[in-house]
Amino acid sequence: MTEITAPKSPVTADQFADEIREQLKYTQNVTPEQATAADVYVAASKAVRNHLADAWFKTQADTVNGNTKAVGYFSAEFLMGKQLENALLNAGLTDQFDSAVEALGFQPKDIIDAEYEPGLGNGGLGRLAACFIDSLASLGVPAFGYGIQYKYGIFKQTFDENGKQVETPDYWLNNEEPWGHIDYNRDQKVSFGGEVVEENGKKVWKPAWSVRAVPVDYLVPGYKSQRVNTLRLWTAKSYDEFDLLAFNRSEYMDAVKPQVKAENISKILYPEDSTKVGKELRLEQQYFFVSASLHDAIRVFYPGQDKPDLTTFPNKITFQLNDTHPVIGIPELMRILIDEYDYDWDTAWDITVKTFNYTCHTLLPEALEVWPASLIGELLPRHLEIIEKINEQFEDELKGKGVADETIERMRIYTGDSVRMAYLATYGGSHVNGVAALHSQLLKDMTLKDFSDVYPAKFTNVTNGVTPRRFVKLANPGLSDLITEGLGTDKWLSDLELLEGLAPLAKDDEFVKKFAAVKAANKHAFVGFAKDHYGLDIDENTMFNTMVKRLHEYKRQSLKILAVISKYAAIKNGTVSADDILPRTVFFGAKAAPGYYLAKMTIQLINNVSKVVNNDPDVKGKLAVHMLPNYNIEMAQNLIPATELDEQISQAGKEASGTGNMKFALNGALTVGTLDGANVEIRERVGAENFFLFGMTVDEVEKLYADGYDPAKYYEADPRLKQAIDLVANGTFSNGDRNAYAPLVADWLTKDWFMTLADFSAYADIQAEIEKLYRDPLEWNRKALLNVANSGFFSSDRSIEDYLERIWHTGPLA
Ligand code: GPV
Repeated sequence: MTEITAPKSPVTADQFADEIREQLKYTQNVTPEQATAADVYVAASKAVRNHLADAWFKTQADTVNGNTKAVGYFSAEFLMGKQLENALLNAGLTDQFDSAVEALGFQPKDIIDAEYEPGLGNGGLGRLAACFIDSLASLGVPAFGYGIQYKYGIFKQTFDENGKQVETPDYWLNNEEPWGHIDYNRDQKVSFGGEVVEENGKKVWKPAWSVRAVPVDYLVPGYKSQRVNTLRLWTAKSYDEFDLLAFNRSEYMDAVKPQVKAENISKILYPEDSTKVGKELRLEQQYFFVSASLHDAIRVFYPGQDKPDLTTFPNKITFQLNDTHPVIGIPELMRILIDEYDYDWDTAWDITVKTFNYTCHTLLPEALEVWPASLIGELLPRHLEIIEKINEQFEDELKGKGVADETIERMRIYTGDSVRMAYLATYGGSHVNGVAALHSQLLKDMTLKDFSDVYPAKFTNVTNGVTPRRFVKLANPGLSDLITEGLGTDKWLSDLELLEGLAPLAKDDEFVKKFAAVKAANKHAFVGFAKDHYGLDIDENTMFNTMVKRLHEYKRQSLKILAVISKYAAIKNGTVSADDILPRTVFFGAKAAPGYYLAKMTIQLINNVSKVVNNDPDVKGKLAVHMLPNYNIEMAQNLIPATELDEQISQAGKEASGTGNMKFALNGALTVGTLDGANVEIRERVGAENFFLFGMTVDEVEKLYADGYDPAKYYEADPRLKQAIDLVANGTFSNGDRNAYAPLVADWLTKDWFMTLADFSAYADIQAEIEKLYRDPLEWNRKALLNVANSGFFSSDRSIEDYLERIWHTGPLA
């Protein structure tokens, strides 16, 4: 074996400046004098990438030659955020970069900001994947992220003059992208359609069409670990560039059809978050990246071998299925083993089950993918046969275990009409995990109860986490410095539980005041950011109160906006005296899936409440509301550190985990929230006295559903709620148009599936407690500091350590 320590790249600022100059000249083809910030960004990124190359090769060699099982993280989304600053931090090149760039006549921040954020994910699930690959590399665990390099990421959000969401394509590759290296020589063929025939007693799949999967490799540098892993995102290319015959007939459009069809596969990220639409293209995408990745892993671990011994495959790599999106990988590995490598069914099944594990990220039934069997049969006929056979074996196994017929009926993977991917994943892998303690429990008790009864040992929990490198160090340098000062070390960045050492300092008023000063500085900085980016004038002497996440009914942005409206009405009516009003600025950030009607209407309502409130002289200086457009990682990094009060107000039992809640707690915001997802664990750790809890519990929610829920009752019972809804209904936020929000109002009063109205009173009541504490800055900040001190558990490093121990059974490279 080769030596363990990766080559270090000590470099001085002068040398680094020369490297940037060289990139400018020979790859950007501009002189340093001609260079713009965008040029320097590309040149510096390439220079950093070069610094990582040796450690990357070394990590790959050790991964293949060593005896440490690798992790393959299969995810349809990786929401990476901007790369340069993170790569500099992890590679230890930040200081050299700062000086080098200044020597070239630029401000470091302008170069960092010149990067266009890649949006290859929707929200929490995609960002979690990005945090996990950062942690894997930082812990020195050999790993591959496998996914898709979408040409268009999550849409860009703007609002029209009526406050409606407008989606525009995110053509992120319009800008030179220095991080991904397209490797045409490591391509894979992925086939679709056609039929299955028998030849010499063997099933043979004769596909109808194929696409060329070409990997684009991103380097994933670990923080101070000297390890660099690989994120391999596939892009789809056509084998037939164009059809010459058609072209000769001048049917130009027809000539490029096959190319268009092939390249469509990686063209666009589906913008639905937690609601799956069973569309053909989506299944094509899933199969495309999973098939290419499985073949790639075999190529990597058995180089040059025609007849590899794939019974050793589960010792080489373990695949984590990030939700149901990559679950078609289970029948695909079966097919590869049986059809391409001649293994018998039982051997193939044994290898497959050992290789895969599945993470479930939801409790919403509509988010569990179910594919029509007809679609799978058309697109992947051989896979449908394999799925049928897996299901037969499964039903036999259940019968053998004495499971009742009607239970088996409920559990079927293949119903004849459709294929239930979550069930396939649960049966076809070794472990199933939820993403927070409550969520994992509810999976066992409800969503996957039948499976947990039969296979209890498969079920486990891994509570989510976030990377402290991006979400504390980069996002909040002021707090990071203070933490390092308080702890006397910066080791907390790779061992976040060290933050506990800050707890005693919460008794030290001087330290608490420094902590408060950091928050004030972050607020000030955000005021500048909001002015530059959105042209807003924000009063920094107000409480910054934030709700940022995808727009979804279960997350209950409605609850927040109704409370805001109620407060607005109270100020207007003089129900509260001027002295009792605590000035607040409320920030929302949320994208709605383009086809999600009520979600989009909620955005429109927030925008129009914002217009009315912010232009009303009666509430000036007391209340302001902003719906910030295009919430993304960059905005998160700016807004979270400036936030004082964070909203995590989903209906109990609906948010699998949440990860925003962790980012806010680590950045010293207090949370108002329900007993849902990871809120439960955050509250346990930071202390009930340092968390604003309100609302129904899971059991209370269940009981109310069972008893028959009538939202109108709550509307009649609380005058604050009645008034808020009436204002929405009577046209106050729609220039007198009473129809504008009629569907939303009707939904609240007659359906209200997520019980917003039932939780309203508790939510409105707790505001007094929040405001009382806020009037005592020292006490507020003491509690906020205790949130930071006690949130070390929510590092994604800890999540990865849990995966290693409970699921993957592997560890760092030697
Ligand atoms: I399923 N999540 C998501 O972002 N997209 C999805 O398609 C599905 C789940 C989210 C959950 O909603 C969050 O509660 C969770 O924190 C996150 O996944 C990461 O686990």
